[in-house]
Amino acid sequence: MALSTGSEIERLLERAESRLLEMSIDAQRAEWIYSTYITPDSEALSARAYARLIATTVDLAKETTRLPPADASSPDARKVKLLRLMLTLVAPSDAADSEELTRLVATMQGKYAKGRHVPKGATDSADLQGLSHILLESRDPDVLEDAWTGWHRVGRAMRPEFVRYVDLANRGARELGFEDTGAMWRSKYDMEPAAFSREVDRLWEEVRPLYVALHSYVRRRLRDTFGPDRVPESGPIPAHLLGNMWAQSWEGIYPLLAPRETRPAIDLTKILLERKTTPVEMVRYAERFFVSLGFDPLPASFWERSMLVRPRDREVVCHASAWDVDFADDLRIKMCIEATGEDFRTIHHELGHNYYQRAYARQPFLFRDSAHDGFHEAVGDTISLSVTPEYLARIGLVDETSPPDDDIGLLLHRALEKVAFLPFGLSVDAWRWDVFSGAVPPEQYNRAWWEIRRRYQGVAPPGERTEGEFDPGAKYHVPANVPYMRYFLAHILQFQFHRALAREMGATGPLHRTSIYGSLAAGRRLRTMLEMGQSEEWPSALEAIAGERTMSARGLLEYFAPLKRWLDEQNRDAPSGW
Ligand code: X8Z
Ligand code: ZN
Repeated sequence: MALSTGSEIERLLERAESRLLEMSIDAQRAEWIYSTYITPDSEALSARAYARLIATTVDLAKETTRLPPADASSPDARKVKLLRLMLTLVAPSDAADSEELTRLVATMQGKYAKGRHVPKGATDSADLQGLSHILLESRDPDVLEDAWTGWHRVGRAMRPEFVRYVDLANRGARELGFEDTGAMWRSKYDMEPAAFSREVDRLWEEVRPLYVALHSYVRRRLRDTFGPDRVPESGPIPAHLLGNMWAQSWEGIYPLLAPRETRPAIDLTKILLERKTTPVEMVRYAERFFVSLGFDPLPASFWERSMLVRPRDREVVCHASAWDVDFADDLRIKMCIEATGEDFRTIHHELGHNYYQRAYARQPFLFRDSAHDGFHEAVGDTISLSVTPEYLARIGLVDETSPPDDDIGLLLHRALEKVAFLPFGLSVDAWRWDVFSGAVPPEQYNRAWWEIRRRYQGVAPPGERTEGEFDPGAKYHVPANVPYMRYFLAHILQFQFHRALAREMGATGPLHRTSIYGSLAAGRRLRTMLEMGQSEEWPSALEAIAGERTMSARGLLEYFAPLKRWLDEQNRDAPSGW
């Protein structure tokens, strides 16, 4: 028999790509209906479509191992590798097991979406958005604690499902040759899983001093507001006082922290509310930004098919997401938009996904994804970094801009969004990797969660938490099986991208005052990277946009350098760390 069977692999890949395209479209359509109309029927149909897609992918991946390998440096060899890595959830080959697993994820997601709590002093129950408003606006620590605890109860009911899900998902990952699901997730970065963990540690070490400085400043200011009984002098910060359900970004409490002697950051929420900006108008702003970089406007179907507001009469998954349902141009977002600065940024984040999807749609199916998942999460955020005072003036949202001589307020606001996020971005999967590997058994899930949150973020829950609770379940990505390290990477990468694009357009001012709005040169550079999809290893994509092949926090550190100096000054006599 002839040895040269490269064409066998070629034929298999051709079959795989057309079959998987078709099945992925089916699965996405079913999931779209489920997430925008949660019923037992839509849950069953979506779980089944997804189970079928998983089974077919696994079969095809196994089939490739029975054929002689393609030339290691060829696109086909890369496709074979990606076929084995493309799923974030693998089920055991038994059909009943695989449908049970996808049902478990759909059920957990549904429980999360339906979470409600009657806040202290209220008569009606509130959903996550309502409870988040309380965390943002109330200054009464008891009311804050009640909203926090009330929402976290949502995790409790999904603990049994989660335990079973971990078991089934691990069995599936092992059938594909991975040690467990966490190891499978860590294998998606064109390097050994252990090397990837080291890479994450390296990046965290680069930014940790900045985080610790911010933490120490915020702790002291919160102590002034809530008193020494509520906020320790040198221990972890109570998580319910940081203005966000997961203490993942802290810009919500900016008004409590802003130094009086510096000029305050622009209050975008106030501007949007005053102007009665509608959700559609908010999305139009973000679309026009991409158009200014040379990208096409969104297709008409985007406006017809997207879900931009929470429907009144049915349960939906409100957590924002971006879709390309037919892997060509059926772009959509699903969001429950409110007129806030946070949602304004999230819309840019989601359109970043859509413009990436559209840019790589001409690649073969197996290359239609981002260079690595952190790239996907970084694109829209990169654009958001260009929402500067000058940009807001150019599009008419503010009347005039201030000179860049006193930007501590602006930088502090940004740091509360971006720097505060970094250790949270690490914590979620630091915990899940240990859960999947078995290092943390089910009877220690909650304790381990808070140990990790304390270690990286320096935050603590209000009051004692027991194993009767399941607090990780109160964060969307846990019940929904979405890997989270991508967001940590994206928070580093977006500054690396921003810095590179700023240079490409020849900007020389400080990074936090630089907007790439209207720059076709920056747009071209961005597009070159986007169009590559995952056809090449991610360092090549990074090189295309940033001219370097290593992820680096230099952009982030340069961006915040003036703030770091200011924080160090403020913290001179204050305790640091926890
Ligand atoms: O989940 C998201 C996006 C959708 S990919 C809205 N983000 C993370 C989160 O909300 O926890 C964006 C920032 C981090
Ligand atoms: Zn995203």
